[in-house]
Parts: sequence; structure tokens; C-alpha cells
Amino acid sequence: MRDIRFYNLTRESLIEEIRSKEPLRLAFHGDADGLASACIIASIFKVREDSDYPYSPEIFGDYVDSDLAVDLGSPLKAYDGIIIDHHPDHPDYPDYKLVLGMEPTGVILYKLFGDLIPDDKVWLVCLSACGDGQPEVIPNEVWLRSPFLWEMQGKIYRDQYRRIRTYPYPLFSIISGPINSMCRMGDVMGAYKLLRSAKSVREIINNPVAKRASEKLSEEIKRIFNSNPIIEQVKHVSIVVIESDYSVSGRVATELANSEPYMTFVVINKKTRSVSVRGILTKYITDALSERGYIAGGHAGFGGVSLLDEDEQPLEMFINDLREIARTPF
Ligand SMILES: [Mn+2]
Repeated sequence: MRDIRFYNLTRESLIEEIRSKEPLRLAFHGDADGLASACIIASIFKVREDSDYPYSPEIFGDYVDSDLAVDLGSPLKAYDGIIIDHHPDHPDYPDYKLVLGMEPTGVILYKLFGDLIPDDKVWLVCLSACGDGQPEVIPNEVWLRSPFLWEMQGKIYRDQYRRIRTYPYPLFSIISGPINSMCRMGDVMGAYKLLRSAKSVREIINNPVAKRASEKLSEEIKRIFNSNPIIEQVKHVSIVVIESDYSVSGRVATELANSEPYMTFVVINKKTRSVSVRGILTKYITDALSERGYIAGGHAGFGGVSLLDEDEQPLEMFINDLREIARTPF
């Protein structure tokens, strides 16, 4: 537990403090790690589940009315609940109750409460770690308690010579895809309900709604790349503006970053006013943007910005700020 720090509460008082607030009003990040974390909490503690809670705030970090917030970064406004998180944007001396680790939030939760998580929910830890791109940090005990995670499943297809091929993956590696797709297509609460009700991992992987979301997402990504978006290169940073009704900037930025390892990509979705940053200089850029008053953050290699209204933070001003930041001395 050396890697987990407690601010304004203790390891010993944590469970008691959470229990005292049951049924918990829970806020979580609308991605695979945040959802898995919320469901881990709900598998241990009594959580309020109605039309208001749990909820995932529109803007990252913009959570107030809740007892516990997981995977949501430093709060943008005063917060009096408990925060369990791994985002590095918290101040050195936070004035709120914080449990801060370095690994995906679901992994932190396992380290805190592993023995309280029922055996049939332990795979949620794996969803959390894979969702944040760090399967390496899945605790040994998780593998031992859910051995089925290494069972293989894949598709049968014909290759270009019309030979029959199979392409199986271990189950643990294909859970986060469908959940991420549902989130990106705007169905975060649908994903929460699916995760809460699923009796097995296969129920998620083979869920028709999740499958449809994955297909729609792939179609949308294809549409965006087929439209030949403009790319503006300023030294080691490339700026791309796209237009989509869905939260696809992360996927687009990841695909671009995979195509060019030493370039950092900033993908701006004009419609949702959300921005994703991927590549080695991600932290350099999001730190510089925070300094200029933008809501920017994330973790190593994965960054994001939520732009305010056009009157407050005009897109042109943001792109100009980006250009200035990208004109690095190196
Ligand atoms: Mn996370």
C-alpha cells in the first residue's frame, strides 16, 4: 500500500467514513475505468441507484453533490465528499478527503478493499486496468480469482486468399472495447446498468447493444478519416479539428498517435467542444493549457480538455494558444 496516499482521512477510517454515508451518492468518470470503479464500489457498499445517482459529470472534475467520487480528477469546485483517484492534477496539499494512487482507480480499489469484492465481480478490476491501457498492473490475485479471464474468444473470417482463419483474444482484453464504445456513443448509464446486471464477462462482450455501439463507433471513425481532415503541424505537435456528435476525439487521436510515434496529436471535436491529446508531449501540452486557464488534465500519454462556451473560450483563441505552446524551444 506504499503507493497509495491518504489526505485528510486515514486508511483505517476510510471504510467507516464510507459506510456512514450509505446509501452513497456516487459520481464517476464516464469511461471504462470510472464505470468499473463505480461498479466495484456498488458491489461492496450500498449505493443509491435512481434517476439522479450514480452520475457521470459532463465536464471532467465538475462534480459536487455526491458522497464519493471515483476516477474524476481534482474537483473544479469545493467538494466535501471522499475522492478516490489516480489523476495527477491534485494539489500537493489538498483541502479535501483524498485517496490518491498511481494506478487505474479500479486497481486502487482492489488494493483497498480486494477482500470485500465478491469473487464474481473481481473481473471489474481488469476492465478498469485495460480501459486505462495498463493491463500490466492487474494484481496477481485478480488473475487467480478469475481464471476465466484468459479464456480465448474471437472471430472466424476468410483472409484475402479465402482461407478460413480465426483470430481469438483472451477475454480480459476484449471487455473494455464494448464498454468504451457505449460511453463514446453517449450511453454511459446504459453501460453502467449493463455492468451492474451482467452475470459474466461474456454477457458484456456479446451484448447486442454494446456490439451495435462498437459498430457505430467504427463507422463514425471511418467517416471522419474518409473526410480527409486537415492536419496542422507545429513542430512536434499536430492539431486536427473534427466534427462529430459523439465523443470520438480520443479514438481518432489514439489512431493518429499509433501511426507516428514521435508526434503528439491534439484532436478537437468542434461539436462537443472536447479535445483529446495523445503522444509523448501530452503532459507538456495539458500542463501549459492548464496554466492558461483551460480545464485540461489526464494521465501519462492520455490527456483531455473540456472547452467552455464559444463566448468564454472561442475555438480560434484555443487553437492560437495551442500553436504558441507547440512552438517549443526544443
Ligand atoms: Mn482512470
